[in-house]
Amino acid sequence: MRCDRLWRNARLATMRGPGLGPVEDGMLASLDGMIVYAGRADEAPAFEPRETIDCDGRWITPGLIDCHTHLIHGGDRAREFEMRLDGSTYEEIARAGGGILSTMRATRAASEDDLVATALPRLDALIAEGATTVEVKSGYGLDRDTEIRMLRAARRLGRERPVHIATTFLGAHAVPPEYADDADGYIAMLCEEVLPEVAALGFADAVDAFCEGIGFTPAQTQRMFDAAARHGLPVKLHADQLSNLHGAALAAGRGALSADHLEYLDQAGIAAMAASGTVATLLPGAYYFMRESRLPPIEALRAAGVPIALATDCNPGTSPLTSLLLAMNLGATLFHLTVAECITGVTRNAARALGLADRGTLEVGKRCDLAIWDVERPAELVYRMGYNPLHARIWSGQ
Ligand code: DI6
Ligand code: FE
Repeated sequence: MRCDRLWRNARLATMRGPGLGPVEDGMLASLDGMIVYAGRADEAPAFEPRETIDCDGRWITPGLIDCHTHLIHGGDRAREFEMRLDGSTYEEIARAGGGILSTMRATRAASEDDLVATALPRLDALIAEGATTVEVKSGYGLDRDTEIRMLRAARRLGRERPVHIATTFLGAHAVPPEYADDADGYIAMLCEEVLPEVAALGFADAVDAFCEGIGFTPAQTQRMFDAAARHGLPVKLHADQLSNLHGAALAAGRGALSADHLEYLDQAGIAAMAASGTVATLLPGAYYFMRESRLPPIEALRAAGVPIALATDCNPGTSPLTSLLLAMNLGATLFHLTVAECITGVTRNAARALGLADRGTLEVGKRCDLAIWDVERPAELVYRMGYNPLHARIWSGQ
């Protein structure tokens, strides 16, 4: 049988659930960037590869997927971090003109080239740990031009590096100063002026909003979702992070791909997510960095069979994290996720949170995006802190 590359003498974490779907004595073959075999070596057809790679018993997982990031932004908030260490709260800093609005100012001042140049090191950090698909949101421009510039820069990242970038329009991230007393007017402007242009340019794969006391109301979120539907775009939601506005239930009712954060998620929200198949994307980096104490309802999510994803939420204010390996460690340590749940969360379920059915597992017909690890057990990917055992990364068969 014809193939381009053959990885032999490998152990596979196929992620064809419920657990890791492990295969000892495994073999994997690719053709034209797709997997044409993933399974036991002794059951494989006879291949005639152009190249054979001996994995020396190393573990192969699907390439990692970061399904929630704000990778593109101007500046940083290290100064605000220092202020928090000196006793100021996130809310106080935000009221004094800091917070999301300070990043908005830095982002508005940045050119497209600046945005790409400052995002690339963060993207490279993710790639160095085996990430092959990364979601990137807008949401620090909060005006027409800058939101579009952020998304254009995000698309460019996918041409600068061998990685798939999934883009999300998050115009409804915060109310900009121009609309300080008119959040409804801002939402109307996003729905009537910005989103139609973003959609026409093909710059967004999904639409997100920040449904929160300090963000947007459920009614405003609904209007964003209505506009997304008019343009045929799937939705996701920053929901129930700091309070319970029943955002997850709202999102699930709209068939959202994912509801993210979820510290204040209640049983009705869980039931709605289970019914709609909406992924629960947990962001332990933000929980850790903000020293939150309210845990997302992991046990109830599990019991209801809601798929759980894990992501970095990489952003300058609440989660300056560029490591999916550390996100897994935090997910296990802080959220009590199992090793299999953590790895599923950054592969199969992360793909689902992005609506990407062609990746996230090692099986025939999926993209050949792989991470090959120098580990004896997959648990090592979750167990270590600040150590990167990546041996090789394959994107689209290369
Ligand atoms: N939730 C968060 O934690 C971040 N955005 C959001 O919707 C905060 C982003 C920031 O502080 O810059
Ligand atoms: Fe976020």
